[in-house]
Amino acid sequence: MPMPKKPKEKTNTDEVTFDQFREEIINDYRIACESREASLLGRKEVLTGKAKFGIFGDGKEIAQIAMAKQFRNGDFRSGYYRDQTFMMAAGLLTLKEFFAQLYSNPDIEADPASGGRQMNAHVATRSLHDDGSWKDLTLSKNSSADMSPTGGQMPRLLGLAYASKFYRENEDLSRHKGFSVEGNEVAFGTIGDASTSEGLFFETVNAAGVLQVPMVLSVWDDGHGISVAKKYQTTKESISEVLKGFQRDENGEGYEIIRVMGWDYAKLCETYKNAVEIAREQHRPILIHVDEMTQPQGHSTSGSHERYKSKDRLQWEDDFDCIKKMREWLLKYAIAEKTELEEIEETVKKTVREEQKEAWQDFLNPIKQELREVAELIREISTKSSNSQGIEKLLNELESNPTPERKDSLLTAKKVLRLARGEDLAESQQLIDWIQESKAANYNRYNTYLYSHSTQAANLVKVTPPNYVQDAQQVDGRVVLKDNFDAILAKYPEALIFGEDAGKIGGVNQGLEGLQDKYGELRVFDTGIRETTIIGQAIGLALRGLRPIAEIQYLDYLLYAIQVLSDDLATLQYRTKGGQKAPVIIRTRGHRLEGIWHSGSPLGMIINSLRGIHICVPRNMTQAAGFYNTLLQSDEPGMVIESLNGYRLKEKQPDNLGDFTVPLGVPEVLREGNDVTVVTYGSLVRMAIDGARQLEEVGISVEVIDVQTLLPFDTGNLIVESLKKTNKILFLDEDVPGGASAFMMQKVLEEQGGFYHLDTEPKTLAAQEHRPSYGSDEDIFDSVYGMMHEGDPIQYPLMY
Ligand SMILES: Cc1ncc(C[n+]2csc(CCOP(=O)(O)OP(=O)(O)O)c2C)c(N)n1
Repeated sequence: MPMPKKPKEKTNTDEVTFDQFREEIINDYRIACESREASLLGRKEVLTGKAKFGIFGDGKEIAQIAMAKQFRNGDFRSGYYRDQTFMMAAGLLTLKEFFAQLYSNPDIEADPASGGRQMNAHVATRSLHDDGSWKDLTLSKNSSADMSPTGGQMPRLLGLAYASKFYRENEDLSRHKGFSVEGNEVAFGTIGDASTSEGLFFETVNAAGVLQVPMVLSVWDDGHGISVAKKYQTTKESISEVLKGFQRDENGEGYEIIRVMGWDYAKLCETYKNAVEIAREQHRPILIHVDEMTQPQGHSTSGSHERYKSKDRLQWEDDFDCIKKMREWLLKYAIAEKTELEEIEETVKKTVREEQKEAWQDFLNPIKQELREVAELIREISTKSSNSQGIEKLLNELESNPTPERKDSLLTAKKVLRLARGEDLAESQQLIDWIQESKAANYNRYNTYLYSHSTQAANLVKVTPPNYVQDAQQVDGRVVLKDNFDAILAKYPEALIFGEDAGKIGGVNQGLEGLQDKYGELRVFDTGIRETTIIGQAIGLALRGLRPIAEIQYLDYLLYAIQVLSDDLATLQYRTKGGQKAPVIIRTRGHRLEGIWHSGSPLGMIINSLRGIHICVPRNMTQAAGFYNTLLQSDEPGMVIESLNGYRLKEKQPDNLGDFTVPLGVPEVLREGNDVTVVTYGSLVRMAIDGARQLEEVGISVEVIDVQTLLPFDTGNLIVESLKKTNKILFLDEDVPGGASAFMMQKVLEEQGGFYHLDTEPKTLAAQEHRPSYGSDEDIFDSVYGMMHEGDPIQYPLMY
């Protein structure tokens, strides 16, 4: 490991002196020691039962410090659970916050990353003010929120980097302040060596190479993925070796790929400096393979690494521990004296211990305070109750617990009320009130922010109906959409639309025809066939203030992106407790075409995996356009599933394109009736209306309701009102049996209390278990008729 170059003679006032240079290095050493000490102590805290699980960044400290030196305001990180040292070195994580998250402190002041909602070491910065509005992200160093699925951080990294390109090259955005300074921001990615086996890694690496974005991706290579060695993970056991074909050539396209050792402080500092400079200035992707890293305490608190590492490997890890190596280097080049380093090491131990203790007290004190309150109430009940012995016993157990949890107080309170049941004690009411208050407080602590709390929440968007001039033209549905997208692109310079075939030909159904010519390749563009990173790209862009509309060509291929949608996008606001948002709009199309893969309607899968994203299922293109307009006015993610067979059907052209909105969670009664309520959505709305017409011919009056959005679902309980009138209900869709139709049924019968208004068994009519539905309006006729027969077999006899 070479000596760092000593700065030349001072030539101007900006240049650092050797003393300052030395001070910086010593400070780096101190940060490394602090982080290591936090890892060691963190593990102990888990093993002694104060925290449930721990995963730490020991063995990765030095490279992360080198990386942090190049991390500037406006930059973004997308990484994983090993990056505590980077965060500490970048000034984004204090020791106290580190421990607060380990203990799951629900207070965002204590754990700003997640308010105790994430496992430890899942870091994030807060991009939003308390009211949900954006902060100026150019004034801070930023980290997108980690998550646990390995490699899951990769797709969004692409978008974080692509945003810089968009901002640099798009002059129309000069008014859109607070996110970028001429696209000078770099997106820093980190991933473990074993996680590079994931498809998400390769898809992202390829896409970033195609797009030439300012991304510096570091692979932390410690030779293992938990217990599985590199030879089972990576061809040639080296990610930099296998990716050589991506290396930049004389045309300048491709990647800069660099391999450097995780224990070589000086080389790491130099590598990151050069790499980040290239990325920032030239907008090139860089891959830094940081090899020969270690994991002194093994993967996590779940087990010990002696089970799978050989003696030789363990010895090597000891010898090549990066902090030990840095220490040797400091002494070898006389940058520091041994005593000075010993003093730092001693002080660090004390500092970390003190911060840990404070974090523990901060976590425990409110819990103890609640415990004291409830104990007081219980004592009063005990004095009056005939069961005071049992109550005293519970109280003693509660008060003698040295590490009480919130649920202990709550459970004890409930058990006490059980013991005092039947006794008419005024004191019991106080305890009941306490339980209710505690539940409400816990809801705020643990359950909020699945959806936006801001003034831009989708449910607050003003309803503006479509406006039609007299003799409004009848046009193909796709024309309504296209003209609405045109209006959107004109209205929102920060909006962009992309996907497979979305650019040059304007989409497989021409919903974007001519828009690339009009708005340019930056705003409307083609992507590779890469659904996962199309969504990831959108998430990264949205995290940086842009308004991406990301196309998944057919609903059936959403499966490729469901992981990133479910794990990353849907959980984002919740897992940061309102600290970040990514208002991505997903545009896709499905239902009822032909074949196994173009007739899909897997809405049960979608709504069950994507709580946190609004799911709009419009019956026609005007409704679809209205949903896009609504979502653009809101700050929440949403998906619009257009009906594949609706593009060529005629619709009236509204004249307030880009402005009219369709409210979310508000069903529409499309046909009034008195006998049976049919609840459906999407393409089946037309079929339900056809079925209703045929039923009218045999004297059955059907009310057809289009739910319009599945998430949120009928927030005003409108459907139960219809049921009160008809007392019979059929839920109709093209998902598998027990899918979204069962969801709708549960909502109406259980949540809306529809059960009490039934006079006939409620029914669902869905597709077959295989994918294409093959259903028709006859099925609807038969189902509804069958329900009427059940109620009155004489008037409605069976016909076949
Ligand atoms: C998709 C997924 N599969 C499996 C896991 C369980 N898991 C957690 S960490 C890990 C190993 C990751 O190894 P590596 O990428 O080398 O990172 P390291 O932990 O060594 O830093 C595994 C298999 C997971 N979190 N996500």
